[in-house]
Amino acid sequence: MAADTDFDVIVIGAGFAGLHQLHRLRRDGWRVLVLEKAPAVGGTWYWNRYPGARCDIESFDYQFSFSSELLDEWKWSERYAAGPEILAYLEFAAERLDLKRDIHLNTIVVSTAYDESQNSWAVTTDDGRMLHATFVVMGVGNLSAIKQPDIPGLGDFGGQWFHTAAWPPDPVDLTGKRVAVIGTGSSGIQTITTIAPAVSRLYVLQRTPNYSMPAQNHVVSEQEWLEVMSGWPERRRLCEWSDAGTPLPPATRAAVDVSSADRDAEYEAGWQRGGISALSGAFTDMFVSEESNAYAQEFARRKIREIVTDPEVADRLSPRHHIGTRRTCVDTGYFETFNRANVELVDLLSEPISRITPQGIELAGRELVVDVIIFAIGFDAITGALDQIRITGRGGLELKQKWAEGPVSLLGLQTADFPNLFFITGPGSPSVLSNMVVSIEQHVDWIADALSYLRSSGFACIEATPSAEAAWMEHVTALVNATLYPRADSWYLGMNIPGKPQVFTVYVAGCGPYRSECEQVVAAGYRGFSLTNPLEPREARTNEQ
Ligand code: NA7
Repeated sequence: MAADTDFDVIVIGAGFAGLHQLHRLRRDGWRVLVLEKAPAVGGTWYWNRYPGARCDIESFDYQFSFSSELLDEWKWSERYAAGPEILAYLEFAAERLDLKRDIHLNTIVVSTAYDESQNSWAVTTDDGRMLHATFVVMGVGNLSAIKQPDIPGLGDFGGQWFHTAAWPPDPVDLTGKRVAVIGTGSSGIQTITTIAPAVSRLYVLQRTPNYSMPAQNHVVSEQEWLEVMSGWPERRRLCEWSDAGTPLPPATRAAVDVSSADRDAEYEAGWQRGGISALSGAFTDMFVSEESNAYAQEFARRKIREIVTDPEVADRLSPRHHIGTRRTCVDTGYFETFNRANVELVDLLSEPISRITPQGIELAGRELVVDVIIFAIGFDAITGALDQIRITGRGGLELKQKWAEGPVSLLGLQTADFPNLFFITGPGSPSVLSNMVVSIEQHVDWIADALSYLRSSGFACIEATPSAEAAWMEHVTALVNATLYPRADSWYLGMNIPGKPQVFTVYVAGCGPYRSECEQVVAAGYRGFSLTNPLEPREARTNEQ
C-alpha cells in the first residue's frame, strides 16, 4: 500500500480541468490527488462571483461531454448560464462522480520540484506537507492570477473595495450606494450592467473602450432543450473540430468580396443571433484583412451610436482597435446603461486617476466621492497562475527562469526539462481563444492517453524535446503574425502586466486544426517527445520526425 503522501498523479486545481482529469485518470486506474486553494471546487467560477458574472459561451457547449450521467441529469436554464449556475453544475459534477474524496481543498501549492534520481515530483503545500507523484498536471486556469490594484492611496480608502475575480462569498449589498467600477473588459461590463439599476450613482472608469456584442440571452424552453439535446453529440463534434470550440458554421465568404448591403445583412444577422462571434464569425477574412475588419468595426460603432443617446458618450464608448484582437465582450444592455441618469462614463484618457482618497477617487481636476470601488482590472493571463508556484525541473531549472522571455512549450502540453509535467490549456494551445471546456476535455484525454501509453509500453517518463518545442513555438508565432492580433495592446500579449514579456502564446488556427496536430503527434509515436524509463534504463525513444 502506497503512503498517503505518494501518488501516481497530482493535479493542481479543481475547476473544469482538474475535476475532469481526476475522473479520467481514476477511471484508468491511477492513484490521483487534486489540490485546490479555494474552499470549494469550481475554479474560475468559484472566484468570479461578482454581480452579473455569466459565461460568453452557450451553456449547451460549456459542459462536460464525457459523462452520460451528467448530460442526462443536468439541465441549463438559460442560453448563457450565470456564474452561480455554472458553479452549481461543477459542484453537482464533483458529487455525482464522487470526486471530492480525492480533492484536498484550502490547499495552496507552494512549489513542485522534479527529482531525477526518483523520477518523481515533490509537491509542497502551504500547510507544510510534502507529497510525491510521478506526474503533475497543472489545471490552474488561464485567467486565475488576478491583476492587483496598484493605485496610490488605496490603503486610505474609507469605503469598501472589491476585485471582481476575488469577490467575497457573502452577498454584497450595493443598493443605494455610490459606486465606481474601474475597468471595462468582460467583468466590468457585466458588473456595470447588473448593478446600475440598484446603486444610487455609478461611475464607470474606462481606459480603453471595448467591443461588446448582445448576448440575446433567453430562458431555454423545454422544446429548445429537447431539440438541441437530440442532436447534441453531432453539435459537440462540430465544436471539437471548429475554430473556436463552438458549433457556429464557419464563414464561407470574404467581406471584401461582397457588396456593402450583403455585408450589413450578414452583420445584422450576427447581431440578432448574438454572442461573441456575432460579427467576427461573419466573414473569413475578419482577422487577416484590415479592410474587412474595418467594415465590422464601423458596424459595431454604428450600433453604439444608435443605442447611446448622448453622441459624446457614444463616441467615448466607441472602440478603435481591430475588432476581435482584444477580447470581445458579450452583454445584455451594456450600452443602454449609459442612457441612465445615475450612470456617468469617466474617460480615464482625458481624466486620469491621480490617487485614491479616503472619500473616493481623485481625478485630474475633481474627486469622485464613492462608498464602494470595484476593480474589474483583469488578470495576469495564461502564465500568471503557473508563476505563483515555484516549479523546478531538471538540474534545478525554474520554469519562471526558462520562460523569462516568454513561454515555450510543445503543443501547450509540456516543456523540455520538466519531465512528466503537463499543462492543461497551456501557452501554445488554443486556450483563451477557444471554448475552454472543449479545449480542456481534449487536453485531459490527451494526457490520460499518454500516461496509459507510457504504462503499456514500459516507459515512465515523457518530456518534450527542445527542438520540437522550438519548432512548435515558431509555428504558433508564424500563425499569429499572419493575423491582426499582434496589432492590439492586449492581455493576449501580456501587455496589461508591467514587465511581462510581450509574446503572443495562443495557437490561433483553432481547435480543429490543433486537435489534428495533437492526433498526428500521437499517431507518429509521440513525435517530438522523449519517452524513457529513468529508473530502469533501457533505450530511450525520441521521435523527432
Ligand atoms: P480584462 O479584459 O483584462 O479587462 C480589464 C479592464 O480593466 C480593461 O478595461 C483595462 O483597461 C482596465 N484596467 C486595468 N488596469 C487598469 C488601471 N490600472 N486603471 C484603469 N483601468 C485599468 O479583464 P476582465 O476580467 O474584464 O476579463 C478577462 C476575461 O475573463 C474575459 O475576457 C473573459 O474571457 C473572462 P485597458 O484595456 O488595459 O486600457
